[in-house]
Amino acid sequence: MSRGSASMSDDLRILAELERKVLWLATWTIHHANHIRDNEDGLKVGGHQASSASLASIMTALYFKVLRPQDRVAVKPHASPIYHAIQYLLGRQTRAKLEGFRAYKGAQSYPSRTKDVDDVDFSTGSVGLGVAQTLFASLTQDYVRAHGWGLERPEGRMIALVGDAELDEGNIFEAMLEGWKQGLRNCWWIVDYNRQSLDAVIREGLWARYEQLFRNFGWDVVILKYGSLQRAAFAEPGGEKLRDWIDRCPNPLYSALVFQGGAAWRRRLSEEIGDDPDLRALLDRRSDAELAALMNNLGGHDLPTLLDAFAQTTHDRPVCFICYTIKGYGLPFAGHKDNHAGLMTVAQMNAFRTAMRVREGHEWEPFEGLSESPGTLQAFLDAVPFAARSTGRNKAPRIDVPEELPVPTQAVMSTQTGFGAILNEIGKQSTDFAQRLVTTSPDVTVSTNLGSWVNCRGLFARQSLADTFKDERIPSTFEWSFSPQGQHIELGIAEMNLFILLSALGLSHAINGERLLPVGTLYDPFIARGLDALNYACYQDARFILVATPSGITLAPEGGAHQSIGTPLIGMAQDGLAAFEPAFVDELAVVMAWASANIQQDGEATSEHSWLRNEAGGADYLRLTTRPIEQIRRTVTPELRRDIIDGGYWLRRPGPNCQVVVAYTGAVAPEAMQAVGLMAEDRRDIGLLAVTSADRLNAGWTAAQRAREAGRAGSLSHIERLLAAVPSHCGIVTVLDGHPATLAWLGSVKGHRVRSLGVEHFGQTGSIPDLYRAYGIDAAAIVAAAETLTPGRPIRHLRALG
Ligand SMILES: Cc1ncc(C[n+]2csc(CCOP(=O)(O)OP(=O)(O)O)c2C)c(N)n1
Ligand SMILES: [Mg+2]
Repeated sequence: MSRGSASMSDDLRILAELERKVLWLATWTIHHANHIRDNEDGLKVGGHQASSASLASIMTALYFKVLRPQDRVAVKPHASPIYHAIQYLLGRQTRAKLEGFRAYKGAQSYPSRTKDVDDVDFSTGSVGLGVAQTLFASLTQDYVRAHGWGLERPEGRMIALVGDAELDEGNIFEAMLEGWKQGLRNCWWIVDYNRQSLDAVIREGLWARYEQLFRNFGWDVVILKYGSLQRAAFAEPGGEKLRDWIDRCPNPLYSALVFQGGAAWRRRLSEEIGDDPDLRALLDRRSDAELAALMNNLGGHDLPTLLDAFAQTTHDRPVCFICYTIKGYGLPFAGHKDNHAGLMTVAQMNAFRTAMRVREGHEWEPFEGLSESPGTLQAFLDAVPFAARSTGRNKAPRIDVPEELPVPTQAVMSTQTGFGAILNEIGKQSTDFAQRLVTTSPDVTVSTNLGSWVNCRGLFARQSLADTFKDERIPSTFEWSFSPQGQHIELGIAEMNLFILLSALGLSHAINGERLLPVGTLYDPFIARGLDALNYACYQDARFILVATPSGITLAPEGGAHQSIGTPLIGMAQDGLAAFEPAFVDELAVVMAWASANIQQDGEATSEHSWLRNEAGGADYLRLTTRPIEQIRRTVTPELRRDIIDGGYWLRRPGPNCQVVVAYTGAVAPEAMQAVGLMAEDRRDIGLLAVTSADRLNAGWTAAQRAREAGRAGSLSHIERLLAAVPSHCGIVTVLDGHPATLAWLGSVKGHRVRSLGVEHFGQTGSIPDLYRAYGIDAAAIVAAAETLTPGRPIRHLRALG
């Protein structure tokens, strides 16, 4: 059948069939997982059937008609079964994965870019994040195109399917505000307005608040309240009264009547407005089933209404569609306030199977029980615009990164200054590498030292905007002019937005087929503010470099409230993120070069090093400081470079009779050096271990142990090699400006006794010496720890230090 000649009514008939099928498959998938598949742990998990059914019509309209291959969708987490069912019908998902829904390596409970095989555009699950991601994905698309890249591809729409309760998440509104500032386009948010959340029925009239809000931020708002059956009924005599009643009906009552069905509707409507003869006749013309169908026929379940609304939206301004829906639509618990975790019983499922005309044993057959011939249905599916999307992800070539980045030479400097200076040097070059870098910061561009880079490369905006201060000839250190060529995206303060933007920029290679090298800066403590978004960025395998500065108590007089303690542990624990805390600027340059390549890696993780994801790549986190320290004059040899990346090296190699090793990370390097110097007279052969990445040292160690347990006896990690020559009686004092647990595990590698110094409390302001003394990470504390840990004569300098 040629699609060109098919009429709209043919399409509608087929789409209605597919909608039934999608609902069936999704419902069956969940039922299968809970009632049929061997479920060893006996856990039955709801939270999908009702939520999915709510979106069945909207997603049918989108995927089988409206979406084009270049469009990208963030699907409401609990609609994952509907998504997988649709992909199954399109031949992009396997029956085995559906049968394994929620099982190990089966289709995921929430759509996952990395774990699902059916080309999920954005991972969702933590409500609110996927929604905002579409907004930032659209900004990213604009950024890429404004730089003249990927213009041969059509522009895509970034679409979010949003639960109404999902709109309670504040990050959505933070994103909207940013979208307004940045001139958002090509973004649709389709709200599944079923007026139910997880626990209950939501407040009355929220649609009106949303409408106002979206309009305030420059969005078009389209409200789809009534379906075509309802609109036809409103045109009948008495119909106006019916509409008026619907409009006044409180959410909980409407839901309750949906649940109870046709007879209950008739009773209620007769009681309340049945004295009108026209309305009574309108009701009498319908059977109970027809009346229920009429009252369930909300805009979000009416294909003609949905298709029409989507087809009429041809402009590129952002649009919010508020679609009235029924949670559990088409299922026995439709509308029931407790239905979020509802699971159909076996008896209910059998009745549903009969209604869907599905024979037992034929549940997974794509066209079972449908009226149209399989040939017609298959031809329709083959011709669906979205089906033209290629099955592989877009790929983008790697950008060459110089192995060595310029190291600014100042005798005394901080890693934060070094970071700004290195970027500034890169910014002066006209390499591909420099062109593809994009920086962003939530209102801390200047205070994280991105200023000179921004002076060099400019701020990004789709429309140019000059720097008024410059035009007025007012002297200023920073030029603040915007243009489509700019390479810095300035964000408002919301850190969530930073991470979601980094996630979007960091997926550009896969989504836009154009690689970006994103670098985001913020103050280290505020990682916690956006942590869930950072976690999701990593979960989707977005690639970016996060530069967090200043960090720890070392920011000293800047204020106790800004101290970060736990971030080194976040760096260790966060999957998909390699964390570094260099002490010296030459180390930083090594890490930045490596990280710029690491964010572009996409190989298979195979070797012993694979726990470090070197081949597979990932995102990177650099914890920096504002503390200027004396730099070491040295040449960075290839061996040293490798050690810095693997996580550590001997700054002073321990001798054969070594009694103490001091292992330090980051800003406390001078204290560690000083302590070693002071102890040298009284403890022999002291070693000084520079730990540039506790994360990678630890990950390598874990990987080596797993490898040995798996029979690869020769596997050895970097830290095991480093500590191999340290005698067993030797004690290790670890120290960093962060939680002491970060390095405390070093003692388990070879069984050395360890005393871990670090920061466990925060909030006190002071000078660096004051604070280091107060929290016990100064040279005196290191020496005292070493003395207690290792037998021998008293360390003479300790008294002087104290
Ligand atoms: C950040 C976060 N908090 C809590 C949850 C648990 N949760 C899952 S769905 C849901 C409410 C869903 O309501 P709504 O968005 O209206 O979707 P519906 O199921 O009605 O379609 C909640 C609280 C979550 N997934 N993510
Ligand atoms: Mg809801």
